[in-house]
Amino acid sequence: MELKEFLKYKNIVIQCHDNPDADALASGYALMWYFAQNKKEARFIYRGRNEIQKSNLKMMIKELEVPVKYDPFFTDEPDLLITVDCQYGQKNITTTKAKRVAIIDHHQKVTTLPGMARIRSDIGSCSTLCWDMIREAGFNPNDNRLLATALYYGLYTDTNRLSEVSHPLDRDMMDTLVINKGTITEMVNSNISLDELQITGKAILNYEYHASNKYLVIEAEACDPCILGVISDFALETENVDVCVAFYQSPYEVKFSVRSCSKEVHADELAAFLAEDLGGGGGGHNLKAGGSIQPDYLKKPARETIEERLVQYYDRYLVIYAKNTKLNTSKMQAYEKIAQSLGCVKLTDVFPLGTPINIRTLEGDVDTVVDKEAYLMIGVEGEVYPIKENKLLSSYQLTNFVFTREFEYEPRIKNRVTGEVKFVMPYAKTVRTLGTSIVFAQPLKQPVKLFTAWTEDKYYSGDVGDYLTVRADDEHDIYIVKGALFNKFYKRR
Ligand SMILES: [Mn+2]
Repeated sequence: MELKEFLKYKNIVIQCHDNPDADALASGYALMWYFAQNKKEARFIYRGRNEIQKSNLKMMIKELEVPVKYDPFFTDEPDLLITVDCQYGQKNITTTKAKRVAIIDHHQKVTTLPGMARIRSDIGSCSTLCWDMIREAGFNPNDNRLLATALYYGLYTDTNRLSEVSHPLDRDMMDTLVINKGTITEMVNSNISLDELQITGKAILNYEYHASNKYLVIEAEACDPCILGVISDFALETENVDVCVAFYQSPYEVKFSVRSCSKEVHADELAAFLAEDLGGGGGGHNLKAGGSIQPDYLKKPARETIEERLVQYYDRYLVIYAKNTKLNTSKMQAYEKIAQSLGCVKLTDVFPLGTPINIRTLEGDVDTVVDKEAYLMIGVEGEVYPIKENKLLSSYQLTNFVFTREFEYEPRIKNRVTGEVKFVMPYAKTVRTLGTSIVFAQPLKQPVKLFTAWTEDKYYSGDVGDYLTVRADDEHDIYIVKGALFNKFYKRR
């Protein structure tokens, strides 16, 4: 679904969820601006029992000129109703009758959707999604600085002051928007009401500490989700606390924030585990993450579910440090690697020697400097990672054939001096695996966290059915191959 499909409708209403937050307001604002650029009239409303009270949101509406109207008794039946930052028919948005419905959202898809929809639940804010759709339609949100500032603030508040951002599209928007910094600072500094300050204090008094695995669970009253970030950031500074989960339960959702300073616990992985099969989701990175759960999916209070899942989480993994582990290969099956074609990019083909660059992929950002030996590999799964020439030539043969592949987010490189961005794929050539290497492997019977010999502060997770694999010629070169891919890469000897 694209924005231009909306232009054929006459009477258009945009509605965000009841009790709007900054992301909902910015998203509706973005669509209003898009329609104005196309000389179309539209209305932007929110409904529900409460008119906006929070001072940062009032400030946002006034200073950034958000054209939103509180319209609790709306009775018109528009030709097109677009719901933003929520899904039509859900509990958190008062139902408005309409001839046609469209949904733009970044939450987990909860129902069979009525009509058109664009839902990207991997993205940090609905503002990012609207920003992307507007650019796709050929407009530049930076043409309106107030809108750009609103979009930035939408992402900022939905990702706990940007700390839980993980998707490259969110980063692209952060880097690109030209904003009024002063307005952001003002809004950030009137974010919490005195009542919420009290909620923060009360929540911290009621912590639950688990000494065996050094984690804290803190329940707060329903509040602005940013409070959860404040609580968990603060609580993690406590000695002997390695992981903290702060949450609240409201009738509409359970929200939680996860913080970890333990290298054995990636916050985003734990967040995803807490929300698994509970109608929500999690996002973030190793140190900070957040997520939500749909209360309808819970069979008991959120507190019990979260406590139980934490126990399960700590019980489920076997941790392997490849550097000082020798696997018993006599019990493992020997396999031979099947020849593969992969992609590679010589960085000096993209930017001149010595250029400081930022490489952005779905897996994250890497900052480096272009040197003579630097290449990028593009793996079978589309994963992109830097590799040095000698390592590349020891396992692969270079060819002059172009390499093509489709990506959810196409990897790109930014020149950190000039800001120029280039896509990687036009420079990609095919490489082929050289010779055969022998490995030993066995399917995992228990989930594993593996610290490879090269990654000491980051682990790879393997699930039941994935293969624990070790090279025959290097007993510490242990890695995990996804179960579904193993037979593509290896054959029995
Ligand atoms: Mn949102």
